[in-house]
Amino acid sequence: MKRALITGVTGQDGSYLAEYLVRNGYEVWGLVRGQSNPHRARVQRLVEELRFVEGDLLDQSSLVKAVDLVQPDEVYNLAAISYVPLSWQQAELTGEVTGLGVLRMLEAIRMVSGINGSGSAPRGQIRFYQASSSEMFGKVREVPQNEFTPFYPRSPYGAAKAYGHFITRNYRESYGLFAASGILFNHESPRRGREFVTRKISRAVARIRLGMQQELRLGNLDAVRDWGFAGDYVRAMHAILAQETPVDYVVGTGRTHSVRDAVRMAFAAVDLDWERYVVVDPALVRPAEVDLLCADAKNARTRLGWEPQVSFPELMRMMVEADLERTARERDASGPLADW
Ligand code: NAP
Ligand code: G4F
Repeated sequence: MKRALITGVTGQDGSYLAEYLVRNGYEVWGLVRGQSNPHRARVQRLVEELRFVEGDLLDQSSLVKAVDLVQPDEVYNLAAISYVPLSWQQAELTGEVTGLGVLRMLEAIRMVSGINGSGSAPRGQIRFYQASSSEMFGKVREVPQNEFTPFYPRSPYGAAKAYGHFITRNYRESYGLFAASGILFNHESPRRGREFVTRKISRAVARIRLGMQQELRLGNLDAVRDWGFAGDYVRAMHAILAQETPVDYVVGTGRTHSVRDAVRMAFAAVDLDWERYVVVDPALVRPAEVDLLCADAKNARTRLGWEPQVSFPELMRMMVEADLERTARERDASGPLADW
């Protein structure tokens, strides 16, 4: 039985990845912060199968202890400050967690694996996946973006992810670690945090439909993203670590939609005219925007055999339906349910 350690297991992707690995016969450990992390709702359904170990990407020794205790075959580093606007508010912390946190995980693996020298060191047994991001492409240099497209990050988050990406490559080349990154484009689900635009939209649409909210305030409606379903993307993470050699992959659908398209689809799903409810709020426009992201995921398709299964219109409908159901339950219970 293979053993996996997932950092960020309480997040959107961590919960889907944990389910996927459990279904595939893995023993799965999740790294959690704090004595009683309040965010375990997403992995509640796995509580029997999952094991938890405490640790924090800010605390090197906690990561060494966690890797030493779990002795994993595979480490998936999904933990990060992942909300782009927060990265301007807490730029230094974002650098520490999203950037240097990757170095700390790699160091933990190097130390526990007993790899000390450089260059000629023996190949490490622990395989490491880094959650790189299409935000690194930022002000894009070409369309669509592939594994060789230069980075031009537009936020402290994007800059921190670029550091994480390069330090992962550096540990692969310096120490022979099996360390690889997935450069994943935006992926969403009913478990997406409420602050991200698709979930903000689906939740607002449900609340407006049920008479619990009057308007939806948004920033830039013209931004274009390559959005997919998170459940599809965790399959790619696993496939990246299942290859014979560690290689970085771009993962995305190759199809694009604007925020305006997302709004239109979500309101149409409940037969409402979006223009009556959406208010553009300049305060929500970012200091520097990423205008357009579109993946060229040819390598993922041909070498990993990865294909997305859920289209963006299906995804928006899935999210609106989930929020309708959840919001109705909240209304009937006269209070919020444990959410994310
Ligand atoms: P998410 O829902 O925001 O989850 C982030 C996770 O990081 C949470 O489990 C959080 O734990 C954990 N975390 C934050 N700070 C930590 C720290 N100091 N030490 C340990 N854990 C910490 O993110 P996601 O959408 O699942 O994304 C997963 C990863 O993929 C992230 O690295 C993200 O940047 C990257 N990514 C995401 C997308 C996307 O579209 N979703 C695209 C490309 C890349 P708590 O519960 O303790 O807060
Ligand atoms: O949903 P978002 O906040 O996602 P963003 O910034 O693209 O980042 C997500 O995807 C990255 C991969 O490319 C991940 F690495 C990252 O961790 C995260 O998961 O915003 C999407 C777009 C932006 O252009 C934003 O300006 O939607 C636009 N937008 C317009 N109004 C809004 C809003 N975004 C948010 N969150 N809230 C708004 O009211």
